[in-house]
Amino acid sequence: MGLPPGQRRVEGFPRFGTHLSRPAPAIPADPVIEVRGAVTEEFALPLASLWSLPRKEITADFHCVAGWTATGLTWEGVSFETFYRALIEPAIPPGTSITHLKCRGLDGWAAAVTIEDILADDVLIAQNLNGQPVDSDHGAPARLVSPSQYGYINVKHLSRIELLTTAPPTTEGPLLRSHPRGRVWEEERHGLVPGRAVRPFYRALIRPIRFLSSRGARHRHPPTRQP
Ligand SMILES: Nc1nc2c(c(=O)[nH]1)N[C@H]1C(S)=C(S)[C@@H](COP(=O)(O)O)O[C@H]1N2
Ligand SMILES: [Mo]
Repeated sequence: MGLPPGQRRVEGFPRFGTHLSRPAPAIPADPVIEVRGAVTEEFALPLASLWSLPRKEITADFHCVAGWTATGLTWEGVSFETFYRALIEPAIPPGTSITHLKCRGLDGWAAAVTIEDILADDVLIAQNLNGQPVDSDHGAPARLVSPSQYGYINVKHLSRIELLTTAPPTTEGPLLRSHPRGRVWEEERHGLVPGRAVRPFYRALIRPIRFLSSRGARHRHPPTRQP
């Protein structure tokens, strides 16, 4: 299968994000995913309990809304649906209908995903990338992976999930308003303007964001040695 409309292949898998040149957030000693919103009681799930669920591996391309695609990445972890049915659903009060999940990373990045999109077959909470633990450039210690949706849905450093019963209000201004679903084959790049029309503007962002993001990348920040 070729690339989705308007995408161009890149070599490797660059670090890319609104973190720009900031280094990745520190990983807590006992990382958890906080579960909030429409639950009987809010709670924190240790990642360790999540990783003991049945495992799943997928190989897929990764598409950033700005227009670059990294090909052939193998992610391994737990299917989001498996995780949701086993650990989240039991905490939802009967009769409550969840429409969206707002996923947030340790660095504050957040994306709201419709319940149907996040329960799709190819959505994973990834622990490993290409046979290694996901590194800090790509979302340690756990990352949401939804290859049918643009990168911005694929929240790195996943640390909080909020259950919503209505669509969340828009927080972005009209210029860079991301599409609420961001499906790559539908080219849902922008919330107001057709995906095709924003291609050149988004493409112009790739070089500066890649440059800045690489400055905050892991290999430039070797861990400080403890005495
Ligand atoms: N926590 C967090 N997740 C994030 C981002 C971010 O800045 N912080 N950027 C998003 C965007 S726009 C893209 S394209 C991908 C980039 O993922 P990568 O750095 O692994 O290439 O992460 C997405 N998830
Ligand atoms: Mo992106």
